[in-house]
Amino acid sequence: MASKRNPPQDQAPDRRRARKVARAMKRSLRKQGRRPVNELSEGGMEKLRPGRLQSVAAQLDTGDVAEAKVDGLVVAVSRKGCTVRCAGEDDVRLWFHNHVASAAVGDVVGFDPELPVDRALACVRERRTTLSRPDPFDPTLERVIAANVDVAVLVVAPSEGVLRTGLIDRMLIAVQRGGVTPVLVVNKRDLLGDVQAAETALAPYRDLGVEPLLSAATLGDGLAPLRERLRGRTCVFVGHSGVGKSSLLNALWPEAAQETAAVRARDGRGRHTTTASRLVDLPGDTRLIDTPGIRSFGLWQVDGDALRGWFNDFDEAAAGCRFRDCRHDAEPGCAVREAAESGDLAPARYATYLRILASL
Ligand SMILES: Nc1nc2c(ncn2[C@@H]2O[C@H](COP(=O)(O)OP(=O)(O)OP(=O)(O)O)[C@@H](O)[C@H]2O)c(=O)[nH]1
Ligand SMILES: [Mg+2]
Ligand SMILES: [Zn+2]
Repeated sequence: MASKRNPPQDQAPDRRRARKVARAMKRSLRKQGRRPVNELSEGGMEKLRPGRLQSVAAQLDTGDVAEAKVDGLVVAVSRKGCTVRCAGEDDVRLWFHNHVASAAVGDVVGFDPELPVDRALACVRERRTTLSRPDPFDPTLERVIAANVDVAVLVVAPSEGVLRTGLIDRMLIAVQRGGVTPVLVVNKRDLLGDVQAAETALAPYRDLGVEPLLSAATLGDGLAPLRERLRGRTCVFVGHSGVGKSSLLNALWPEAAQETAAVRARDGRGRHTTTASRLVDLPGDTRLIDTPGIRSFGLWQVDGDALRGWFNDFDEAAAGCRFRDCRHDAEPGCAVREAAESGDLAPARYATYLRILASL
């Protein structure tokens, strides 16, 4: 019997071939200047059936490219392919291959409906906006959460009565960097213990011009203003698991019909109920994208200089820093740090700035 280390002879060439194909796919992607959402790891390739491998390999050898005869909207994405919608037609599942190895929900893709599904994808059309973060497993790769969205709804909720805002600053940067308008929603307002403490935590965002909307999805509370902000737009809902993203979609437009589940009784955390992003197309050009809960949010292509640009609420204080290129960290005579210490500048926001700076 062959051990795991020494695969049987007849499987070994397949594995070598798989690795070769995976490497070639990555090379081809990088040549196109594209960074894959669903890049197949070499391990992932090994798990593919030999038949699929041969079909991928055959395309690599012949290099034929499908023609973009029809455009469609990507409404769902998996590791292997995407679901594409064209007006008045049934959705089609198309596979990624070496020429188009990834797409994000909200993308417009060109394809040839006459070709087999594993070769039909021809291109991903240029994106108007993107919401991206680094891949959690390989930070050198960009993971596009959603493409061509107008609005990103950043959903936060109290956990054991206390509002968790840690994710907001990072998400605000990612959203605005991608050309998307942020809408901040504090859901589960019925569970807010200390309303005054929440107001204090939210004040810096108000000062930045991001007015928080308070809602309680399951009580149908505070939904009308949010509905008006989202109507006629393409909107992506992002936030921790269990904050009520899917519940909000359902409460705003019941026809969105997303699955929801109670948070864990033990620690009040979400159960990662939504497992894949999905676009719901509603009448009147309202498009809602539900996404799985995120644990953390890395920043894509943001360095220290860019970070200071995104914290422009520090600018006034920063004019008083001793050094012009002050990083507002441990430098002597840093007026931003002093402003945070004296409370002129929200200490929580300064703390977040330091945390992000340290993580870059
Ligand atoms: N009390 C209260 N519970 C809510 C509210 N909104 C949602 N919930 C509950 O919170 C739980 C989680 O809601 P979901 O909509 O599944 O949360 P989600 O953000 O989509 O979670 P993931 O799909 O795991 O990312 C469900 O039991 C909801 O009924 C609210 O405003 N108040
Ligand atoms: Mg959900
Ligand atoms: Zn400074």
